[in-house]
Amino acid sequence: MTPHVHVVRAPGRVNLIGEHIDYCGLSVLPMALRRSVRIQFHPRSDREMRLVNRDPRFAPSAFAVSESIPPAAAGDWGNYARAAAQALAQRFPDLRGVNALVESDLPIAAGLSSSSALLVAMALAMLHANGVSVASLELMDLLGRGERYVGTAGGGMDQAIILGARAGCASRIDFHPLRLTPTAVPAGWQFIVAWSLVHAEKSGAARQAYNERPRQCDEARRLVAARLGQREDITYPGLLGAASVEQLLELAGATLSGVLPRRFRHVVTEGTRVVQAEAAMAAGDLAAFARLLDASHQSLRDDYEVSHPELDRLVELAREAGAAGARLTGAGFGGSIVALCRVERAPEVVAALRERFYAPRGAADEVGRHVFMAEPSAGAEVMRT
Ligand code: NG1
Repeated sequence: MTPHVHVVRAPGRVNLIGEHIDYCGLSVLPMALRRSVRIQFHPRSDREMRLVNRDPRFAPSAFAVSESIPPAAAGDWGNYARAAAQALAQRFPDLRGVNALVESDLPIAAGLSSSSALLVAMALAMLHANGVSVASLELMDLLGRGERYVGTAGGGMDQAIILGARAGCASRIDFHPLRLTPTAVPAGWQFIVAWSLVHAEKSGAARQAYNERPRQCDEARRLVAARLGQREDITYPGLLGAASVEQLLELAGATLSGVLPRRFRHVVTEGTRVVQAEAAMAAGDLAAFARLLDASHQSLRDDYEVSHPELDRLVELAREAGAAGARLTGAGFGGSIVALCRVERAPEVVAALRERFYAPRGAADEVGRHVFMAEPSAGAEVMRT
């Protein structure tokens, strides 16, 4: 008898708003994409993991499942599988390995979470192959922490939305405790994702720049908390509950120095933009949502300094082409933008980006790969074929 082949699908995500604040414990508003990582897998009777990638850029990878798995070289794709396997092995001893064939139509290092999608897909394959089930929120949390194996100090947004997304919706993700609250994306709204042609390798060059941000936010938080007479371990949501944004910004201005006042301003203003954006989406107020996207981009560019000239140019061109609002999405330093317009406007926006951004950069013929319509999709699932 031929054994059933199982396939797991884990989508990428586009974060609509709430950038670089998940690791501050503040809510974010992403949605899952239709593009995904898919893994065909077979259980093994030993602890070996044998991974093959259909993309020839990624060499086969093999390792044994254990509670402490030595990493491959920095940047090696197999480290995301190691991260998943180690996180699961620490929670469930005696897990057996899988043979896995990986494929993906998600662009890599584009700010769309291809890495977390791979990690989540691998974890679901292993759990399924071992007949182990874990509550969804627990798994989100376990894998959110597990991805730090690769050396990035990320928050838990990506693993949560990849596992918990609902089709047709964006989800507000709250942390501590983790919770997802879906809001339907209004009919007639079109989110467009466009890649800047600049790779943002968070496992490579962008890692240090990324990891510096959570450290700066933490230092700013502690100094403002002390000035406010609050406990040193108060969280950002705690600070926002204890004082108004205006008061916090005034205190920060009087207390912090160097880049910290700007980092702090991004975090607290972005936190409030998420709340307003969720309300605008629920009310179908596209203009209000779009203004928040623009404000988020400015804040990420000027205060948080995670943009890139090519991202700024794409945002500018998308706005000139008729998008109501646009901003960089994901960690930045390259990667993609997300733009919002009415559905009927989308072809004009894409045509203008082709002519004014991609053609001058010799990439007009690949616009179909670099620009796509983001359709709010369901979270990861295991299917039997
Ligand atoms: P991407 O865009 O996948 O590099 C990273 C973090 C998120 C979040 C965003 C910025 C990981 C796995 N992901 O996402 O948690 O902090 O940056 O909002 O570290």
